[in-house]
Amino acid sequence: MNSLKDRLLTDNEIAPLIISADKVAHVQMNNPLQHALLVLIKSGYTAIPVLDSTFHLRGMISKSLILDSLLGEEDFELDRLSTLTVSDCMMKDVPCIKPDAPFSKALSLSINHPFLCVVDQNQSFSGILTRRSILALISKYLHQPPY
Ligand code: 2BA
Repeated sequence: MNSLKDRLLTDNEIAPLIISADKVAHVQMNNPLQHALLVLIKSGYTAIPVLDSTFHLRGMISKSLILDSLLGEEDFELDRLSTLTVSDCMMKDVPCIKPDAPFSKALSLSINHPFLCVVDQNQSFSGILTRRSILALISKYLHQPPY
């Protein structure tokens, strides 16, 4: 009987689990914060990738980063929604993974990150890998009869 570990390691690439770029909500660096907040609220996601005009990954923006950047000395300064852009408050250091990375690497990274950005060798954005898809694969193997 193969162990869960053996079966996960046989499934050695993450490619089939990737949500492709065209299905990922994202914003661009020069978008006003107002636009980014609207995309986050409408999509329902907490955080989404930031791309540049050539579809290269540049960072990540979240509702909490936007709220932080609106906070003035004593109050929220809502005019910043139109004066600041995504590049003013995005997080630049985002967890990334290559499309041919082994599943074990994705599993380790997803302990601390709800999603990983998938980028190719030219840093072009291919999509994301979510914690949900990683857990779903583990669950599938756990509940399948052994072969
Ligand atoms: P969160 O937005 O914090 O979402 C946490 C979990 O809540 C998601 O886990 C998913 O199970 C559920 N969820 C939230 N919003 C949803 C929605 N609009 N439709 C369906 N389910 C929703 P994961 O699926 O593992 O996603 C992890 C993180 O990946 C999300 O964290 C979000 O930051 C990002 N993400 C997932 N799908 C995305 C997409 N299509 N575009 C942009 N970002 C996405």
